[in-house]
Amino acid sequence: MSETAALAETDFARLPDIGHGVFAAPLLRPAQVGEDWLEPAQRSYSADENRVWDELYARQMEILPGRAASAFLAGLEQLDLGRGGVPEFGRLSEELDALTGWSIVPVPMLIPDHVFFWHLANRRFPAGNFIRSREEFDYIREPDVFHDVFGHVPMLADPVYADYMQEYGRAGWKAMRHNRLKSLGALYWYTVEFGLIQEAGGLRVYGAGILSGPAEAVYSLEADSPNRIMLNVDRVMRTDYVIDDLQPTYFVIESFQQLYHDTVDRDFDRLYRSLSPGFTYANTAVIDIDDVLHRGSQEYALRGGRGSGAAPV
Ligand code: HBI
Ligand code: FE
Repeated sequence: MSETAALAETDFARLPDIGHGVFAAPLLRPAQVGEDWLEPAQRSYSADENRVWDELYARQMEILPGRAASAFLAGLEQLDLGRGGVPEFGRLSEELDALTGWSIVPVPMLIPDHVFFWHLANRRFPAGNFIRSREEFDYIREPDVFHDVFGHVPMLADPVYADYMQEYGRAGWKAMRHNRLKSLGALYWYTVEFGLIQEAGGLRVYGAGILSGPAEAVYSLEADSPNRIMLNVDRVMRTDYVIDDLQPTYFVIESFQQLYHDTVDRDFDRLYRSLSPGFTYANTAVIDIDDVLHRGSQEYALRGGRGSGAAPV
């Protein structure tokens, strides 16, 4: 291990080198951003772009009460994200800073993993600067400002969740050095993006990938197709995931405290040494050790999923 890499694990103040032999996606950095990938300023949005935000917001609010986690709905309200138009990151950061010490920083697009983790480790959430067009109203591949701000930011108003995200960023360094980013990526995917939580009133959604789109909030909670399994971090990090369709399996947490402790109290060095590269379990799998809430029919996936016109049942 190089000296820089050893330092990187405790010193999160500056962006360290990623070191030899670590795979980094070859992203082309736009001219206006530096090593930290931060835009000099948030964009300004046209009247029509602000209307796109308002319409997306209104549509989600038809679906989310009674389905979104109470922490998410509380965060939306505390940060007043429905006041109209794309939120201004400066004001949002001030309000969030007062609640949990997080800020929102503008980035042009997907940024490299090590830079993304570095920002999280410093309680900065990188948010896409652009907003989707009307042609992509229902589904986009790259995270835009609606996904990032509407989906992710309300959860960062929850103190325990806010700590989990920072720990996740710190854990990213270790995963990179062990070349197990894919495994840690699966944990992010099945919690931060597609997680469900067991509340007193029933199952609720806290994953940003579900909360920022129209179909999956209903499907993830109510459809017969997907498995719903209690979260086991060790198992989840061995599980493959699909990035461009409704999930075949969701993992359910009991509380954000549980998620935080399951992650922070874990010996990742030991785990990474025991993980084989790639994934052990298919994303549809139900295995012996699973605490299963619902065993899915997988009908949606079996009929061909997105593109086949299969109904999300
Ligand atoms: N960049 N803008 C942006 N947003 C992300 O969510 C993101 C990223 N780069 C890397 C990354 N996520 C992954 O490392 C995580 O999804 C695991
Ligand atoms: Fe996201």
